Amino acid sequence: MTLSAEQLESLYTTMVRIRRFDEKTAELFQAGLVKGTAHSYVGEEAVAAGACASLREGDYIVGTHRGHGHCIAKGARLDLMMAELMGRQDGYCRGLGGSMHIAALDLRILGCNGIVAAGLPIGTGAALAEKIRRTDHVVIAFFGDGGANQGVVHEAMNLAAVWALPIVFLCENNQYALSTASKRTTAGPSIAARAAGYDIPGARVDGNDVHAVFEAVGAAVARARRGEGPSLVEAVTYRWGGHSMRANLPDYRTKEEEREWMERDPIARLGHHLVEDRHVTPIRLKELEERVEIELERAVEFAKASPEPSVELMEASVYAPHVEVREPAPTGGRELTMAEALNEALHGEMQRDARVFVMGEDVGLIGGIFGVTRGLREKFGEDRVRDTPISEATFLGAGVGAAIAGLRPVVEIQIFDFVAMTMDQIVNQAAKFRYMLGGRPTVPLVIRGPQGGGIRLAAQHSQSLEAWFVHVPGLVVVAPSTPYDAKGLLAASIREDNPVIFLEHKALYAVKGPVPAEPYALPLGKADVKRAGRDVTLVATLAMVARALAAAAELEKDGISVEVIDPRTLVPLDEATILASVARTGRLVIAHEAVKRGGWGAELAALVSERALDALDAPIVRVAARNVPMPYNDSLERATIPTQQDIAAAVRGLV
Ligand SMILES: Cc1ncc(C[n+]2csc(CCOP(=O)(O)OP(=O)(O)O)c2C)c(N)n1
Repeated sequence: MTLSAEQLESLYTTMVRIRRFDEKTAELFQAGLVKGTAHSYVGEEAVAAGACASLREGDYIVGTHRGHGHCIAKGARLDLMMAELMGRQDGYCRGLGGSMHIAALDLRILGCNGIVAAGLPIGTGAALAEKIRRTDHVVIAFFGDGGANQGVVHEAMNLAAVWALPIVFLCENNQYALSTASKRTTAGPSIAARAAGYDIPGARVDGNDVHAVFEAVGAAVARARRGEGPSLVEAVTYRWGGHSMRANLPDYRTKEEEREWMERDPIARLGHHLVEDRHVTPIRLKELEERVEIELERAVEFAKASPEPSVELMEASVYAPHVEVREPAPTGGRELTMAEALNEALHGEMQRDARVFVMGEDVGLIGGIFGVTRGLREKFGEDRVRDTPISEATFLGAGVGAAIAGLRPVVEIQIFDFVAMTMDQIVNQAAKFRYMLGGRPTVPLVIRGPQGGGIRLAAQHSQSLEAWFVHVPGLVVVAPSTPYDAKGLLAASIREDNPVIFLEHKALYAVKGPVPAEPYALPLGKADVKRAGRDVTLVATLAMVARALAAAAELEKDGISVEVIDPRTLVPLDEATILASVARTGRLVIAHEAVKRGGWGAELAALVSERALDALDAPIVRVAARNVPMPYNDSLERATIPTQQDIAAAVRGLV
C-alpha cells in the first residue's frame, strides 16, 4: 500500500513531534524540571510513527522504557505527557508514574514499562481480551533488542501463536542494550528469524525508513485483524543519544558509527522524499515544524503551570474501592468440600458475568489437578476456560493485560510455589498499574491456587507465601479456612476491582463444611470470630484455624477461654476486630503455617504492639513453622508445621 502525500505529511509531523519532544525533554532534564530519568527516542522516530500509522482507535500499544515516541505516535497529547514528565497533577499519570510509565487507556496506550520486555505478556493479554470479545482490534507490543533476550518474549510469542492472538511483536533493534552490543548477547542470524520457530511471519526491515516500517507492520496488523494470529517484525535502527538522560557512561560506541547512523536520519530521509518525489515544498515542511514548536511551547507552559500532586491523591491511588457486599450471606446448606465450594463460586461468577474467564495449567480438560475448575470448560467453552502452556509469567501477565482491557480473569497457579516465576507481573505490574497511572484504572484479576504443606510434597511444593504479597501495596490477599468462606470470598474476589492473591491451603481442599447452594459473596476485610472467648485472643489463618479451634476446645476443659479469630483477608485486614478482642483479653497468640521469620505474624504483632500496647498483659507469641524449607521426610514435616499441641502450649504459656 502506498501512502498519500497527505499521510506522509502526517507521518512527518508525528516524527518531528517525537524528536522535538525528546530534545525538549533533554533540555528540561538539564534544567532540573524533568527529574529521575528519561530515555530519548531521537533517531528511532520512523519505527513508532510507521508502525502506529496502521492502527485504529480501538487498537492497543504497549511501549517500553523508551516510550515517548510510542505514545506520541498513538495520539498522546504533548501537554499531558510533559506535565507527567514534570511530575505534575495534570500529567497522564497525575505525576505518580513519570516517563517510564506514561499510559493513556482512553487511547489504548497500555503503558510504557520500566521493566524490560514486561509489556509483552500484558500486550498478549489485551490481544486475548479482544479475541475473546471477537472484535478485530489488534495490539502492537514494542520491545528492544535487549528485551528480546528475556524469557517472557519466548513465552509471549509461543502463547500468542498457539492461541492465534491479534498481536504484532515489534522489536526496535537499536543494536545496544544500555552499553552492550546486541551482537555480543544475541544468538542466531537475527531476532526476526526466531519467528520461524513459532511458525509465524517474521520480517526484518530498515527501521529508519518509515515506508518500510509501515509496509511490514501494516501487513502484520492486517493479518492480526483477519484473525490469523501474531507476527514478528524487527526494525533495525539506532538511538542517537545516550541510554538515558541520567546515564553518564564511558564510551561504548565509536564516533564514526554514531555519525554514520545520524546520516541516515529518518526525518531528513522522509523530508527529502516528500520534496523530491511528492512535490511538497520545503516551505510546507517548515510550516509543519513550526506548528510543532508552538504545540511544544504550549505543552511546556501547561506543565509548568500544573500543580504538584498531593499526598492524599497519592495514598488514594493505590486501591480501587473494595467490592461492596450489601446483602448478608445465607447460612446453612449442604456439606461440600472446599474444592467443591470454590468450584461452585467459579460456576456462579462465570454465569453471572461474561467477562470472567479462567486460565492456567490443566484447568480445562481435566478441571485442574485438585478439581477446582472441574466442569467449567464443558459449561462455558474453551474460549473462557483455557489450558495454558507452562509459562506462568506470561499467562499471568496476560491476565494483567486482559484485566486492564476490561475482562475479569481468574488465573490458577497450579502449585503456589510456582508463583515465583511470575513475581514481576504480580509485583511490578498488576499491583502498581493503577497507582502508576494516577489511581484511575482497575485491574480486576484473581490469582488463585494451593499453597501450604502437609502432604509430603517437599520444599518446592509446600511453602506458605502470604507474607510476600502482604508486603506489596496494591494487592488484596485472601486466605479462607472453611468451604463456606472459600465460596463467598472467591465470589467477592472475582467482583473486586483490585488484583487479588487468593490462597487456598491444599490440605483443606478435601475438608467438608456446610455451604449454601445459592450464590453469595462475603466482604473482603471482615474477620470471622470462629469462637468467642475471654482470656486469650488467638489469631489463626488457613489450616491453622482448625488446629486453633481444636486447641481452644482442649483449653476450655482446663478453664482457659480462647477467642479464635480468622482474619480471612490479610489485606485489607480487619484490624478493628483483632484490636477489640485484644483489648478485652490482654493476650495475643498468632498461629500461621509459614516460617516464623518475616512471616505475616510479625506484621500483626507489630501492629498490635503499636496500637494496643497498653492493653497487653503479656508478650505477643507467634506459633509458626520452623525457619527451614519444608522437608520431604514425613516425621520431619510434622515437626516443622505447628500442631494443635504447639498452639495450646503457647496459650498456656500466657495465662
Ligand atoms: C528487567 C530489567 N532489567 C534491566 C533493566 C535496566 N535497563 C533498562 S533499559 C536497559 C537496556 C534495554 O535495552 P533494549 O531492550 O535494547 O532497549 P533500548 O534501551 O535499547 O531501547 C536496561 C539494562 C530494567 N529496567 N529491567
